[in-house]
Amino acid sequence: MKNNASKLAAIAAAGMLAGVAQAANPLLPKLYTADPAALVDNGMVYLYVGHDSAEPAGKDYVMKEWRLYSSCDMKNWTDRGSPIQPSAFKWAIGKVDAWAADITKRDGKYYFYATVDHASIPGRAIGVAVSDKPEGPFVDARGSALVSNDMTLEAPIAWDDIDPGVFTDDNGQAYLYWGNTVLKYAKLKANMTEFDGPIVTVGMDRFTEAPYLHKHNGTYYLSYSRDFPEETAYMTGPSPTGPWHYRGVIMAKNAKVKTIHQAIIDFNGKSYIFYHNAKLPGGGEFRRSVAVEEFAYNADGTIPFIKQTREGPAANPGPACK
Ligand code: FUB
Repeated sequence: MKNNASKLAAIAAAGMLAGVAQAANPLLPKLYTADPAALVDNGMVYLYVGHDSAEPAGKDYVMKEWRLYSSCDMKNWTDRGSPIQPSAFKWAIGKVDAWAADITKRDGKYYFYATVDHASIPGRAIGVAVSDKPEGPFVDARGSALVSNDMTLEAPIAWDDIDPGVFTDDNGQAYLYWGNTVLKYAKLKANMTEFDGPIVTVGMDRFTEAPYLHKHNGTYYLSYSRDFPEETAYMTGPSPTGPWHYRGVIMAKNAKVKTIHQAIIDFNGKSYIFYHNAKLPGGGEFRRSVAVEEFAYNADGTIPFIKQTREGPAANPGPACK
């Protein structure tokens, strides 16, 4: 106990010297941030966010880059700069459209799936970038969109191909989930840059966006934003493709912003949900702030309703803090 306390004091002191944020919620007090994506790798948590940079009276998203933070204890977050900007995708418009992204690791490489605006096929699209390190830099892995608006015809809107949620199962098979209004998924080939089979539509009520697949104790959890303004809901299933059983709402709607966008991880024996609200001073619809809460699964594997807190999680120093 004493050892842990002195380790934490040392981490905090080192953090102050290195400009590390000692975070309560919102987690990243210097920037407006949104759409968290999280990766646990080699004892570290890597948190990728979109950088909201709209003016106070802005009427739309202005997102020029994704940014990366890392932590070995869920409390002290190191700013790792911007690992990728939309301009990495030459086929995209690439100016202010660093919308939601997600990341996975396969065979020693890191794959970053990101929503951008397509330059020649009207509408949002999903690209994939790759790096040898979680901190990037990431480069376009295909040179073209993995998903463009002309590939999916169920929703008559230009923004239905957004919010990639990538999941790699223990056997190495990866899946990409995405969508707005209509939830879609496809299997990924081992190269992670092409689909292995058709795009499948998952028929469900009140799906808005932000599908996120994770696995805990052998159960697959598909969480997502429901309704608009959004709340976070989830389903469980026996496989990455269902069949899905609706389980309920785990986080309530935000007060000052209609979106909420979650990511869920296990780290160092505990479970966490990242999300965004608009609680930084000056925050709002297009000036959001990422936050995180610790939670514990119920004995039957369900996720409890999780309240947003000001304090955030207690420090949980993992082996990489040593
Ligand atoms: O950040 C732009 C969009 O807002 C995301 O793609 C959605 O999930 C919502 O958070």
